[in-house]
Amino acid sequence: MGEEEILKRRMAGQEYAKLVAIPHPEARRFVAESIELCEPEQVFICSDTPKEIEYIRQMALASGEESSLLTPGHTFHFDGYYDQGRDRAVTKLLVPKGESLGPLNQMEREEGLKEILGLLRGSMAGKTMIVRFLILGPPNSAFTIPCVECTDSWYVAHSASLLYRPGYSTFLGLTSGELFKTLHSAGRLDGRKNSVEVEKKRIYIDYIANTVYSVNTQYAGNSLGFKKLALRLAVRKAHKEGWLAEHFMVVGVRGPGGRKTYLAGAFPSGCGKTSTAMLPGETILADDLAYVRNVGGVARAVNVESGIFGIIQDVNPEDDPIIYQVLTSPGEIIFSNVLVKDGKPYWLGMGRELPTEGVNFSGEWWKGKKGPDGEEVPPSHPNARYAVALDRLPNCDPELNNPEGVELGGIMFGGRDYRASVPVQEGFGWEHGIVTFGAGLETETTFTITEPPKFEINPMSMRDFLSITLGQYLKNYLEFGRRLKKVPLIFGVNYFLKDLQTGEFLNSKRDKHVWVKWMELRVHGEVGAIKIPTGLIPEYEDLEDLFKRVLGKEYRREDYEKQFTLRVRENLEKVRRVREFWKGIPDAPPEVFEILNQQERRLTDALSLGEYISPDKF
Ligand code: SPV
Ligand code: MN
Repeated sequence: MGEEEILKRRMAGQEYAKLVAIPHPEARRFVAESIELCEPEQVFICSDTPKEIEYIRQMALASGEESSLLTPGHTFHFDGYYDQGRDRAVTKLLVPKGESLGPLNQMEREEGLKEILGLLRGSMAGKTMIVRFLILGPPNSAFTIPCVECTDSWYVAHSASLLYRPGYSTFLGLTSGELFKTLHSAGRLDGRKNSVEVEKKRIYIDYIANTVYSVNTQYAGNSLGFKKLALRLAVRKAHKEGWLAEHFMVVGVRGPGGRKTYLAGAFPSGCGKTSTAMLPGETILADDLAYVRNVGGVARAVNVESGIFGIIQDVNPEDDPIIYQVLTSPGEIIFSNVLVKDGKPYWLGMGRELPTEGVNFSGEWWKGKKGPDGEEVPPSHPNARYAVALDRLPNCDPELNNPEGVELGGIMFGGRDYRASVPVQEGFGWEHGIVTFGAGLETETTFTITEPPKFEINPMSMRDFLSITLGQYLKNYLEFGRRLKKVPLIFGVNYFLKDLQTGEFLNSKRDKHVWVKWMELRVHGEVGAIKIPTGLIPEYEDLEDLFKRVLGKEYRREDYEKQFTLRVRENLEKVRRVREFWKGIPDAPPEVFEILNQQERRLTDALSLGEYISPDKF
């Protein structure tokens, strides 16, 4: 059957009119093919009018996928018990026969397509397919990527309203050009509106056709295609065109004389990225994803998204005052996988006592309840989240929609490293920083994925999101910096350093604000630094001053000593682990080994000063 016929037969007249107004043939074809495959009872085309946006919100409630909370605009949603995070095992790249992406999770394309299209066939029977046209990056810009999402979940469509920029009007002017497409079905649902066939959960990325398929899942990181799924598509595009698509937050940091300096940061999920982006008194441009391009020799960044899908655990008035305020004020927010009691949301670490019963991702919940896997169910899931539009934040950066993006003064990399790295240091240059802090990013994994925690190397915090080989990815990164006229400084941060004896964290959560202010001053060459074998570290007096000014806190020399003592043994072990990891990557660029070997040599030489060397020995 021809495309036009399918559309006419399956769609109400006004929906058909909205779709055929879009001149881009591939966009229409994708919708037609998705309809033919999934056989929805109805199709709803969202052309981004306020009425339609409100309709989606209402339908998320009417369908039972969301429910209202007492505070106006607040709703909550639960994902299934086994659907509480990104699922690495079933998320695969579809790779043409005979090709390989090294250790990335992949399968043969034809076979994968057959499987996932089979699972999607007829999956929307009796349901409505919602079609959203969106854009990634600001409109009318070199960064803009147009996207189409077809989903049978009103919750997913509603989340798109909060997290992405509307794109229907952009599409009206598009006749050709690259598109990203996602097709999602939650599949068969139970009485709680949760996907039932968890063993048939599949998330496949067909980069050959720029299409992402997702089925039998609802967790937004698996279902809302434009988060990490389309990131894989963007990584390939960026690699082809010589720019960067990254797991970055971007924060605007105020410096002396009212200036603002933008810093990007890559952290694995659950390692402090969002709270770095939201430091009080600074402005937030992006919390999770950024595209970075070379514009006239300068690295300029945009937020791919326009909202935050943030971890709610530990958001409390003291550590994250801004977002706490937003989360407790009227306005549109979707809470997911929190504890709900008497119309109010609760989460772990919110700074007050939680009820001992309520409703959560396991159903009716009471303290001590065991889940279907025999594990005790926490009141709220550690990966419980909130979705909110960025412009709801009082400190949303005014450049959010600047088509030129913002200039990056620096880029930081940080993971959950209990043992080795000092809290903040600067690389000796682009390549040293990218290799030792970025390519060598080591972390303990967190609750944001559906696996028990373990230590792993997570280059640039992109391990889960690559779609080209690691070697190609790193080579593109290194070359990007070499082509710049003005090169951002590269920093390594570690919010998780512990005292080796007591096992206690050596920093408080708010200390990161001082590190960020120090970086700002370094970008402008206004503070000195001490050279140690792993990088350039702050001088005590500068931190003492910053702790006082930024946090109103006294910073003792003994704290500085503990935090910035070089742990030679731990750093040697780290450098060797990182080298082993990259040795396993067949196309690793040779610079990686040169730089790591030099670092090892500097550390070995430093052993003459001892295994633990205080900063004033350098
Ligand atoms: C992350 O886990 O890194 C997130 C949430 O930002 S999501 O990727 O959407 O699962
Ligand atoms: Mn993320």
